[in-house]
Amino acid sequence: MSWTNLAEFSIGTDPCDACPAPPDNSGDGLVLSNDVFFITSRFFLTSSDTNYTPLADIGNLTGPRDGIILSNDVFAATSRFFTGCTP
Ligand SMILES: [Ca+2]
Ligand SMILES: [Ca+2]
Repeated sequence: MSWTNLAEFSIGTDPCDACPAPPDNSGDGLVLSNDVFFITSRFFLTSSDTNYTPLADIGNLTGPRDGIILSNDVFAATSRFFTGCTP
């Protein structure tokens, strides 16, 4: 899978990287439960929290990040479960 370049600019990843980190934050090429946990473990964190990361705030990819980790951010990962990419 891959994000659109617009989405990658919003997330902050490299549009030239065929396998961007979110939602595959573990970097193994597949979206699995540990990648979802990466987001759920940050639930309700806001951009003012030190453990907040835009890599988990991926629910709204057509506009600016909303700055809080909520269910739509988790869904952005779970909806891509078992998807991968070819580097
Ligand atoms: Ca992964
Ligand atoms: Ca969010």
